[in-house]
Amino acid sequence: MHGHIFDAPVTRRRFLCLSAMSGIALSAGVAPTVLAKAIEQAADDMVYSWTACVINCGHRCPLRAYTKNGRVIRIETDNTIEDGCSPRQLRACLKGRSMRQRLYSPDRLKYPMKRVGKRGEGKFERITWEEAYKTVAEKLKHTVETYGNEALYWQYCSGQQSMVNSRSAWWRLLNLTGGYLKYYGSYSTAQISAAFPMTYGSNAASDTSEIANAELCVYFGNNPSVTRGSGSGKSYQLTCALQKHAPKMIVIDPIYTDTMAGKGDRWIPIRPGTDAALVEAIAYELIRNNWVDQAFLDTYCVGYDEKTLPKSAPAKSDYKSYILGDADGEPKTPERASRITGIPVGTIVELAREIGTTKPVFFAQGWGPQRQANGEQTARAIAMLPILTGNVGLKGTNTGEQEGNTPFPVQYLPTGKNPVKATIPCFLWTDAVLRGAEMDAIHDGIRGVDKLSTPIKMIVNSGGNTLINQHADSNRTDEILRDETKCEFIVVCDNMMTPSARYADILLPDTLGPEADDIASAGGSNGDVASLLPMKKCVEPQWEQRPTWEICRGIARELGLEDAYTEGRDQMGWIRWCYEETRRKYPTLPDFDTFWTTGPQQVYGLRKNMVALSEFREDPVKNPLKTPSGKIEIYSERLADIAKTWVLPEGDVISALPKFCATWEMPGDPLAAKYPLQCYGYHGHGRIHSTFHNLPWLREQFPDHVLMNPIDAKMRGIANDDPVEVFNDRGTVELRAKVTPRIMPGVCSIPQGAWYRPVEKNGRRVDAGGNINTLTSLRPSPLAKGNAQHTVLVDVRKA
Ligand SMILES: Nc1nc2c(c(=O)[nH]1)N[C@H]1C(S)=C(S)[C@@H](COP(=O)(O)OP(=O)(O)OC[C@H]3O[C@@H](n4cnc5c(=O)[nH]c(N)nc54)[C@H](O)[C@@H]3O)O[C@H]1N2
Ligand SMILES: Nc1nc2c(c(=O)[nH]1)N[C@H]1C(S)=C(S)[C@@H](COP(=O)(O)OP(=O)(O)OC[C@H]3O[C@@H](n4cnc5c(=O)[nH]c(N)nc54)[C@H](O)[C@@H]3O)O[C@H]1N2
Ligand SMILES: [Mo]
Repeated sequence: MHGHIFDAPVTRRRFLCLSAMSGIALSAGVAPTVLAKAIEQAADDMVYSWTACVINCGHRCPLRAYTKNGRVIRIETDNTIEDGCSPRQLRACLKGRSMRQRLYSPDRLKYPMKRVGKRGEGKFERITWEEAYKTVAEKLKHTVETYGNEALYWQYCSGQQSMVNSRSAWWRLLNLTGGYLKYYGSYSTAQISAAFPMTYGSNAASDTSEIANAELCVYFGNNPSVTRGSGSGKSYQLTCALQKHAPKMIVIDPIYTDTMAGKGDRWIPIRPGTDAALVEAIAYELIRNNWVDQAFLDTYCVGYDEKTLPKSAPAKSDYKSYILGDADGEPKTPERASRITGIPVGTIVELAREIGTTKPVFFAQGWGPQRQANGEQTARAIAMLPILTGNVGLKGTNTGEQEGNTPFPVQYLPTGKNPVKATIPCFLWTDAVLRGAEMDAIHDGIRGVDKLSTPIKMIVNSGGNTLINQHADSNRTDEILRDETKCEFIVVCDNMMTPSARYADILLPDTLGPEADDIASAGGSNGDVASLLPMKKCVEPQWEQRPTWEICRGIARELGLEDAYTEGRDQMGWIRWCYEETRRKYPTLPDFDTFWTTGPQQVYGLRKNMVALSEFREDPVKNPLKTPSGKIEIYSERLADIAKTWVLPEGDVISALPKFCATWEMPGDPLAAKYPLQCYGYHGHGRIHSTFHNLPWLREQFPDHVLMNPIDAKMRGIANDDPVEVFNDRGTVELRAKVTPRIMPGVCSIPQGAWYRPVEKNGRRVDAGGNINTLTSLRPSPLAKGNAQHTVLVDVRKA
């Protein structure tokens, strides 16, 4: 796989002499304004150092930290090349550029601390690092000796994405103690990661640049202008693609998003969780009008009609029979879909005509549609559109996944081997705290073992806020975590006093960005460019913060494992080692010392084939998919088997064909009589999840609010900017209403990530922090057992 990337060109860049800043002007040819000149002059006596923003939006962006008298006084970003579409500067967004405010935030954790009040109360006392190391080491030993390594859980944490000072250091340490309970899946893509491989054998997707080769682009709940918003990311790549050739762009989303506003031609608002019903009606129209690509379906697919059904499948269990209603007596008409989705019949028919009569069509979905109780079904259903129309494996097409990534398998700090076999779905950790020893494969999706041997007794959480803020049902999770007889010990390592940090028994203060040496890489979400970013320490930690790698070394020492942990290298030694190992795979990278002084390295050309599944399209026999049949499985025997063997709660559906399934907490659920509004937490500009929430610059620019349609607001006597309560049986959130036609009636939405802050108000518990997860449910999705955090019913009232 890697052989073809050796010739990847590394963009040449100018060497910036850091001590002689006065010689450096803005890019040649740009006439500096008076202001810019003044800023440049002010920079004369300053030095800067390269560091990076490594929070998980998917990108990692280079930052230049200017220092004076031992403090960071200004942050800028990539300026090393002339900007263009390719190559392009790796420019940080406004969040990355707020690093200085983050660095000097009053919320910084300053010293190691131990809990003194009740768990969750937030009362701590300063201790020494020696005491912190000793306590964590003792608890690790105690947990492993008393309950076994399966009782030790590494919490999902996405916040620290560098290569040495990160979860790799923690995994390395925990593996040396005999391993820990692992998770699979993520809060990001649990459902689509489980679903797409059933259809396609993978989550393959075409590069954004292919949109320039399409005549129509259909986005389902995909908002790259916000979720891929850095200057080098897919959003900018999309802008570049559209400059070449702009296909008609249709955006199907309950919200008129910034992607729609800036790039779309047509917005089709849809009720959350109902995309599969829309797809079925489009399929109905495609079949009725002979717009399906029958030859493609016959050659490349299993189960479109009876002639390609596998032998094990019952009669009439093919997709065509399902859509036409031959199987269940219910044709999947536009009228039916209109009732479910809220989209007018005429719009559905028109959309089907456009999809059926245009080629090529580029279909993509974001991950909002799959973060729902029927998310696996939705993900596979959306894939049916490229499949039915033969828009797979050809120029200008995509599989229906989010736009694809560039593979860049760089060398992270080696983590060693984890001997623990048991693996849980990442969303089910609260269940594993409560009833671990009862959890098994067919009820809970446990992998690696038939049954867990123990509940979780100790949690290590570093660089994450899913202990409370980002997990579901915060009020219930709070209750679970407060019970010290269940999970007996919690370690939190972070930069900030976050809501999750309040539940720590031991709190470990980490360094941040410019305070430590490290290295970061970006492949994934930047689209066609990968990069390696130096992170050079340029200021001392202000208090007693230490880098993660160092913290884990201290704990290893207490356990008598220091030599095994360090293997004779210090932190800088490991940074150098990771870089050189990476360079062995990509020899066009410069040597380490050059990298360390010149700054970010961009690598283009790693992805040779921009079109997903093109080899399969060219020769399906020679290049089969990784499905059991080697073909696209519209009917999945694997899913049919799982449906037969797994035990599901009432109402959950797993089926061989992708089908629309009405679920709990959507229209049709009796609960809708009490809570008539669908609500979910979109990923907004103002934060990455909970990170950056505590920065005044960003809160001023992106205040928290609940988006409401004027119709819903008027019915409740709510005006724009009124304080309101959003509530259901799980909790109440207090924030302001933003009354706007940019969200469809019947739906409201809160930007996810605000910090959970429960307060007592007139004898009631109210989340004054405005966190959507006060309202979300712990009930998982059927197949992935993933977070259905976008499936929520609420009502809103004036506060
Ligand atoms: N600025 C910013 N960028 C981020 C992040 C962030 O927090 N802030 N988080 C990063 C991370 S880790 C991830 S995983 C990604 C998340 O990326 P996504 O999961 O794609 O983001 P969401 O905002 O949840 O959903 C995308 C869109 O889907 C819509 N949507 C929700 N439900 C449905 C539905 O049922 N049907 C349809 N058709 N549309 C629906 C939403 O209105 C939204 O516009 O973003 C990454 N980028
Ligand atoms: N309702 C709802 N809930 C959601 C989502 C949703 O759409 N709706 N989205 C989900 C998704 S897609 C995701 S990925 C998760 C994300 O959930 P998390 O992975 O918890 O991400 P963050 O909330 O950004 O928390 C990252 C933490 O890392 C810390 N951190 C940053 N830098 C460092 C460092 O250098 N060292 C250390 N030790 N810590 C550091 C930050 O201060 C922050 O507390 O949330 C999920 N939760
Ligand atoms: Mo995510």
